[in-house]
Amino acid sequence: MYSGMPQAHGNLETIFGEREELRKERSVMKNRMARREFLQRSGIGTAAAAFSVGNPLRAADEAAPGSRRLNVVHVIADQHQAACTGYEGHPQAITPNLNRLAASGTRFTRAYTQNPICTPSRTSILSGQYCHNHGYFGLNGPAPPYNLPSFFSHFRAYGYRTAAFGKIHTPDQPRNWLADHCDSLGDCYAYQSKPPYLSEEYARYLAQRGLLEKEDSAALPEFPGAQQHEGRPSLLPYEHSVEGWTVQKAIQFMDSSGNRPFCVQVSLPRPHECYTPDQRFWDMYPDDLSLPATLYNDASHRPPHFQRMVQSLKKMKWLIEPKTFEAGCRRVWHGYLGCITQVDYALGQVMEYLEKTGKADHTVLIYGSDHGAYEGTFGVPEKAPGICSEAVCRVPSIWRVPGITPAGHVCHEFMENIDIAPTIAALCGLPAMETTDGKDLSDLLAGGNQPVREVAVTENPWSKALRWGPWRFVHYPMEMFGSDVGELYDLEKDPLETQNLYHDSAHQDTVHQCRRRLFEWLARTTRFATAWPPPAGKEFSATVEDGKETNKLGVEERLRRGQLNYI
Ligand SMILES: [Ca+2]
Repeated sequence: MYSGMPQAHGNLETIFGEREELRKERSVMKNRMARREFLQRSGIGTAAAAFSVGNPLRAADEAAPGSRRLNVVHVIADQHQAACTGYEGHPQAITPNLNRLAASGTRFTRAYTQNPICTPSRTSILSGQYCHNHGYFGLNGPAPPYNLPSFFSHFRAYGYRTAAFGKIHTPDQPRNWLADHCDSLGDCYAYQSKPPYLSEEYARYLAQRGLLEKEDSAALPEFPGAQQHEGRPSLLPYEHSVEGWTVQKAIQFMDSSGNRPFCVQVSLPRPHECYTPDQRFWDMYPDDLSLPATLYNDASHRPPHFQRMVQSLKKMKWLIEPKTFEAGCRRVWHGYLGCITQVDYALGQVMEYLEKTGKADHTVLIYGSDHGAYEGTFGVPEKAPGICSEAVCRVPSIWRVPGITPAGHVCHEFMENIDIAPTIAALCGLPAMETTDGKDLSDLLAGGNQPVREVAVTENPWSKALRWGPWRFVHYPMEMFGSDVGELYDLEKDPLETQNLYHDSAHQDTVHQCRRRLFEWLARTTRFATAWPPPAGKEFSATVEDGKETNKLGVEERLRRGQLNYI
């Protein structure tokens, strides 16, 4: 399929192709070790046990001879609908590297984001906290008023080099929340409502190459001031696109780390609009490609704001000829799929780097997204209206952990994006992050089948979406629409969410049970910021050395046992 592609900007065949060593690798991965056995044999567990609260860098310097600390590479896309992947059987999406990563590790079929937009979702991923705890529900905003830890600050405290590149989009006023958490922070965007959209660093990179006027990942330069919801091939080659630049920066950082372990986030800005992939990725899809099968689905059972968005897409003023509804939707869908393949290619570059340098055998590699998207699915644009559907709330989540993940394992248990932070800490043998609400997924990654959570929740300030068993339930306060509006879908019987059962008389007990679970979840998981940070000089209350059992329990457990005096 890729044999005719030009080579000017990278060896696409190598990255997209099957190779003998990878097949061997999959075979080796099947003979996985149990997690604890692996940690013992690698020396990682021993190194973690030696960590000192007073001297957090000691662990990195004193790791047992011959031991190798695991690196972490978190590749995150923006707005990648989980169903738009080859490994889930999507009939159109071309994702050979995602397929290869899934075939070599564990993937989750029920992974959920905490929020349907960038900043709150990313703050949840990095802090491991629910939105109702860290408090962010909108874009950008002031940095946390107290020292909210991120997995970067946690890893850095234990001797890791830490970095994030690409679309950062965390709270950044007056300076980025992560500024002191990372050894390197390379943002491609400036997050402004009008130009310049690009960071000074990336704009300078393009200007030095005479490409600044061609950048079209945030706005189409030929339509200044217009809305950006359009699809066409990019004017930029992949090599200098936001994704190409991000991967370059990440590889430079990993290369410069020497023998020190690193934790790096490779944050790829697409398939978020603009839907402008490199011409070669655009050309992988036919111009007459099929539209999303649900574009014309009946939305009359949906809540009022969903129906408004259906009308909004129908009234969209398209910029490019032909300006008809179907032609515009087809360009968006074409560009969206092309951008997914571009993101897949960027992932392939990271995978190839890790494999060629030998780092793959001691690096945790994760692929995910900050949330999903509609892009014409169910007849609505982009990611609005947020949490109404699996299309936005469910996200891809693939993990390759050397010695832990069985090749091609598929986990059907719930996970949430906040689980990433505590899980990578556990996998790397670091003490737990007391400030996360997430769960350690290590046993699920290794093939275990014990659920870590009963429900998964995606939050907006007013509305909240619950997944429980086969049910998708969305709660809206009465004040929101002036009437009792809600959503209930049986995703096992109705995966395309065609029948809202919220007012169905036969399902009122289910509605009641879902609502009770949602509010019990909210009450149970609400964290108070005054529990963190602890008093000065006691940065970590859980120590291995002090021998006081109760101090090992962590804030949550001590709270549950009534050992904290502020409840
Ligand atoms: Ca986003």
